[in-house]
Amino acid sequence: MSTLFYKKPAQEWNEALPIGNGRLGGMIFGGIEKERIQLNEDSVWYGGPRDRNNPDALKNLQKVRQLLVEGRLKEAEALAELAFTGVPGAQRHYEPLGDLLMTFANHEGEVLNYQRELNLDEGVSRVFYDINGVTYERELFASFPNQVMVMRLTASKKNAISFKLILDRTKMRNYDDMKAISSNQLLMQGETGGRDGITFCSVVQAISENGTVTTIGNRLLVENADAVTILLSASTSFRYENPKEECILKVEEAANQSYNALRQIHLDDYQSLFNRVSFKLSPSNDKNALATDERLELVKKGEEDLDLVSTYFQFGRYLLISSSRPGSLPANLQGIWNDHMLPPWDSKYTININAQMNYWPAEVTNLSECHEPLLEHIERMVEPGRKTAKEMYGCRGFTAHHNTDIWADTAPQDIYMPATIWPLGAAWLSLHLWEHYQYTEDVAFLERAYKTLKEAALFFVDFLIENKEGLLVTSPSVSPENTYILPNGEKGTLCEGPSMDSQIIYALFSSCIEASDILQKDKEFSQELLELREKLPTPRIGKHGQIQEWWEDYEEAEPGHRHISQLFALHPSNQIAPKHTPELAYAAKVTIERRLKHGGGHTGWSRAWIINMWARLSEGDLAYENILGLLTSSTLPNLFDNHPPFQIDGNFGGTAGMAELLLQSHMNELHLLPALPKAWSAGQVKGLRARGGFEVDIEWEENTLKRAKIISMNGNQCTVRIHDEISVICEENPIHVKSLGDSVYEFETKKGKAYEVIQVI
Ligand code: FUC
Repeated sequence: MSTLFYKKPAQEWNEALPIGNGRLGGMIFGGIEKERIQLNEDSVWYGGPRDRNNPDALKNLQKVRQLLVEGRLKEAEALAELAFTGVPGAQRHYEPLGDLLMTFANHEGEVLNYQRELNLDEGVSRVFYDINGVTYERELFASFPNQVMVMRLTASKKNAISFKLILDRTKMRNYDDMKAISSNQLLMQGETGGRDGITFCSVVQAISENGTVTTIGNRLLVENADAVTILLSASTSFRYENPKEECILKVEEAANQSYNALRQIHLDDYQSLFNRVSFKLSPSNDKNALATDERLELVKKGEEDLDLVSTYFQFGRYLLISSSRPGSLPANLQGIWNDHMLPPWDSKYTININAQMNYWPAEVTNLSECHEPLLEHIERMVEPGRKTAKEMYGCRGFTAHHNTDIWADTAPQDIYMPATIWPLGAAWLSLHLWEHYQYTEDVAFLERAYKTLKEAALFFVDFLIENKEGLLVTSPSVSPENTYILPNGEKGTLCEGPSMDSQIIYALFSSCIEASDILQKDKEFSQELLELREKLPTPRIGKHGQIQEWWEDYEEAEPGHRHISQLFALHPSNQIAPKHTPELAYAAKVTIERRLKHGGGHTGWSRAWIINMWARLSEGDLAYENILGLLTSSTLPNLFDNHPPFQIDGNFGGTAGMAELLLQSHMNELHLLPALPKAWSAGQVKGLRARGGFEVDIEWEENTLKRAKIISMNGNQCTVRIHDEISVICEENPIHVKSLGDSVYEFETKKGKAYEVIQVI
């Protein structure tokens, strides 16, 4: 099943179907007489850039640290709340662009054979139905090469298509112009508001085959057409000095091409990414006649639907291709799809888990280019982050807190003590630069990225302080976003050295050290990091047998908290791994069980993180239980993740988690089928990527590997972990395989060659 389909128009936004080209997004309702496409453009944000660094932070830093040392928690938090929150407290927020509304004529009569769908193989959505013997069809896609949204209307009878169309932002009242600018074009433009606010523009043009296109007032009228192509562009002052000019240019460029040409250009582009990976679980079922929402309901009732599971995986890839393309902003909390003027959590970038999770599937599911917007955004954060580091903490390097926005703002967000004062946001994000390098081994990229990695690390060279045991810790900070309870019953969030901080810094220093080695530069700095790394606290096991969340073995106020920050070391990092640190791996298992026992995993993204963690612990069945949990408790009818409300991280985390069950490469080896759930007894996946420059296809039956194909992108030695003994063939010749014991095998590879890995029975 590679098409999501529905038998009724969407009644509400969470039923509508998303299309996007990274920048321009549409939610298609598929109405019959009235169609609504809710529109987004990724840079329509309220307000301009600001300096929100708290001018009183630095002069109170010592005092807050000292209060924490003395255990005067309430005083420390009260002062920090004044001196370490942003001024003002909130960053900028994302806004919708508007709506494209259509009302069709001659639509009285019974509607038969209605269907709306989203074809993931093509990145094309369709709506079709019959009225009075005429079949009407709309086909829509958002083209990345042409930077326009395209809709094609056809009918089975000549001259059957008549409608009026308007661009709208009326509900929000926030626009200046909505008018016709030629006989077949409408324009809407306005300002988002706020100082130095962004100005936006959208232009729509209709081209008909036969019939007429005119405008009256600010409506576009199409009458008696055989077929119509509608082109929509949008842009803002974030990227263009003259958004209107740009919008007109884009629709006119597209208008010079036939619909079929536009469609083919879109297909070639979209499929060049999407088709890199296929995923099939067997046996497939007989549910193909059921609509996607009906199938989801059956899964909720306990029915197995492996096709829906593999569709969910591919839908995650579809969403990433549609919301994050070179030149776009990174996928925000809602990707690009949001219809609120003040969206949940501003529809921005929460960087204490959510934005990172959005990009977990990028490399492994072979969409490396889609990672770029995030990587560029991190680099944009360096400049503001330097200022934050210097002004708030008196440190070199750059830092960010638990959010960032379109302007790469790095000052603290909210006045919310469990989250706000956490200067680790840039450090965690910077690890994505390293991740991109590990998959691609692109040295030129690393050369560029190293500067950012280094500055992220440099901040901690200055920021870390010695705790009473002589270890280097962060202060003040929090363990996102949990609260601890002191033995006297007092509750707190602010602390010295929460476990996650040390783990992130360990990973950051390690990647810097390795990068400096690869690039053969900065030996002295690398040596300094090595020495500091020795003095970082390592994960500790607490009284419940769990990985401690804080340096002290405090009780958690919410043992079932959605954040599982103390397991950063297990996933996405590799500091805890069953083969290397079995005791810590066991404690990690206890930690997840404890979270789940107390109601954890209740948000989509939290459930998705748990899937990834179980995968790392080779607990395929437990991971699958949580995949089902994600589908049954946290998935909306259109397969969007439901935090609630809709938040896209669960989709991306879910896709990444499924990949993690099939292939892992975080321990310098390709682990094939590391955590295959029993329920996934047979299947095949093609085109996954592994660190070290490999592309991997895996086929399995009866829960065991049948064959794998490994393409060596860079000619590196290949180390494979697989339970059974293997033989390897390249171009029909057997390859010498060295067994290293403990199910690990090694063989040499040549760049560009494919290696068949077969299990020896
Ligand atoms: C963090 C999470 C919330 C939500 C928000 C966007 O604050 O704790 O669950 O995902 O980000």
